[in-house]
Amino acid sequence: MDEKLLDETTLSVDLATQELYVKARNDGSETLWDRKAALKNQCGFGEQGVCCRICTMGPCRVSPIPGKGVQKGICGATADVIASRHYARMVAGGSSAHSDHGRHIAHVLHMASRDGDYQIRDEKKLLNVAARWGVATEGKDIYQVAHDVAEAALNDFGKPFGSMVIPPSITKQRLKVWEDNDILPDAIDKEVVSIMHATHMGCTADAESMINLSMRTSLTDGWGGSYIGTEFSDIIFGTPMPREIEANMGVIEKNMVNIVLHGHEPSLSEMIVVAADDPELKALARGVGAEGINLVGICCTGNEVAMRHGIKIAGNFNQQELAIVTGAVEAMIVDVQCIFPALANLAQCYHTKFITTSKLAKIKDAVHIEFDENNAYECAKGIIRKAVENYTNRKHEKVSIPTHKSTGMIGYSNQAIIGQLDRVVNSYTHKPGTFEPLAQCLVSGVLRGAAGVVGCNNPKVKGDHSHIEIIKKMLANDVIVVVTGCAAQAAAKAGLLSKDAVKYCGVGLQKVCELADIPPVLHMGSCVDNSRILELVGEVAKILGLDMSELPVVGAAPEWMSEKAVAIGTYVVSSGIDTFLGVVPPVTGSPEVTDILTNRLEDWVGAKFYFETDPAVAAEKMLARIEEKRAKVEALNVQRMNVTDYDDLAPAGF
Ligand code: XCC
Ligand code: SF4
Repeated sequence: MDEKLLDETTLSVDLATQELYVKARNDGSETLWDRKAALKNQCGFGEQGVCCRICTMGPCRVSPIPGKGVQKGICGATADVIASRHYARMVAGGSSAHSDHGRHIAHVLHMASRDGDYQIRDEKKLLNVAARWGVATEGKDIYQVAHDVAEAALNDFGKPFGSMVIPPSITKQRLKVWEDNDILPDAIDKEVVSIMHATHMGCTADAESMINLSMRTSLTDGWGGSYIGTEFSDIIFGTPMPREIEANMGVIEKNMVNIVLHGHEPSLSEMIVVAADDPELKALARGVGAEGINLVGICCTGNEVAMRHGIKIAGNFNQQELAIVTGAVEAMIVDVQCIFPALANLAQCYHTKFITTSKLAKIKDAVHIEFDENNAYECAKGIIRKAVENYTNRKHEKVSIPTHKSTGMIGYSNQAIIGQLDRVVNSYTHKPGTFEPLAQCLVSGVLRGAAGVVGCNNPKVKGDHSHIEIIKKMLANDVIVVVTGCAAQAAAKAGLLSKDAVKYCGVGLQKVCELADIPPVLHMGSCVDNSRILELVGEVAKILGLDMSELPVVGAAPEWMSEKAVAIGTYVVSSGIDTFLGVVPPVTGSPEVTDILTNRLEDWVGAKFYFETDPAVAAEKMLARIEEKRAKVEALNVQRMNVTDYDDLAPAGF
């Protein structure tokens, strides 16, 4: 480990994180911050996206500074070509992760049965989704419908002709923008494969074309794979509804068997939640001297089970190691994505069993128990049994659990949001069951706009700081906030998901929260659930007869780190929503790619990226952009007074 001590208060604003970082140091355990410090200077060429190793004539690193050093790779690729190809491959990596997750959930839907481990929990949603996929439902058993829908979706991943099935929440103006820009995607898998082809040595060597292909691919994620992931999960596991949760390390219990669920896909964690209630396992826990079994979540698997079952959130990305450092975790069970390989060795310093479960995410030195959906419940029980039996190995002298935890509300699916909005429907002019009240608040200016704050932690940024700064600034300016992923968990820990957070709000937002009985920051789920945000923005735009790019709506990923975030940012911008990145993507070595992303995209799709590492400045710019975009909705202010055609307001697919 590095000799120089890091000041824990600079690593994260989260007090539990600071406390456990110090414990890790005292225990002689290494964390992400220690490894970052040990790296010293990170590679400047990589940072700016100008190192190419796509073929073995290279690696070729070209100078980002015009007139200085080597300007071209051996094949002649310029910084613009190299950076744009790298960007495209990040989009492909991110899209493939989300879409493969969606495909997996579709397979689970395909195996659902009335007396099996996986059942249908939201029939209404299934029937709505069936209509979109052109699946006949009349006179059919609901499980037959489920299997047909799953098959239709699975076929969409690789269908040979035509474009992928686009959800009905998209505006027709947006579809036209996609057609005009030639970014309406073909099949989901095909686009990822095509972009890998286009970035191969000797193919696309034009930044504009490369970013265009990236947008096309990213749309297969947001409106395709992720959308399927969310909707099918809701069908199988239930559509989330508002409930209270607790968040931060204080949710780990001293006298219980603690099991941390980490990763992304809900198919295993859902079974773990059910199995943890099994009388046999509860008795086993008492038998080893524990008071019971305590499930807690990290990252997006944590979000999935929190949204649907109120499972407590132990923390976000930065805290995955720290959960183990408490010394009180019997097992950390992981599926896919965002899992540090470092956890395997760290777990060995404590008594924790680090259990990998996916063929796609085996980690050396972990205990691998492959999850078998065909035998899901028994498999989940077996994994929990391992955790319970491990309780007696706990080294009590190594246990120290921070007391920090906050409470908040979670579970805001679009159905849940409509449920809350129904409380404020003006029965003279609207019918219930629509987003109309929200649209009206935006038009009147009671809400100035909406911001989606999403994404990861990244040790380049003080943990959670940017998320919280930006969210608070939005609230103070009457901008309602929706959150997903690790940003949502940062908000939960900071108490921003609590209804008490109205104290941070301007009067307009305060009033809306009181009337609709919501917190000002709505937790909409995991990273694939950014599809819920697309759906929401699309539906509100449709009510107002505007395109999504004409709404006073912005997105931000203040602390992002993963390829998935690049895919998300790209599909959000392609969907017409400006996106503020708090970590600069590795493209700045290319003047052209930087110009396309932060400038020219606006001409193509009506939205663009902003790179801004200072959260205070980012928040100012977000607010300015919202005010700028208010022009269109304000022009509607008068027209909207006489709404009579209710049917036009009904959202699609609800
Ligand atoms: Fe968190 Fe989704 Fe980012 Fe991973 S990627 S760090 S938000 S867990 Ni989605
Ligand atoms: Fe170098 Fe071109 Fe090969 Fe990239 S593709 S490594 S720039 S020769």
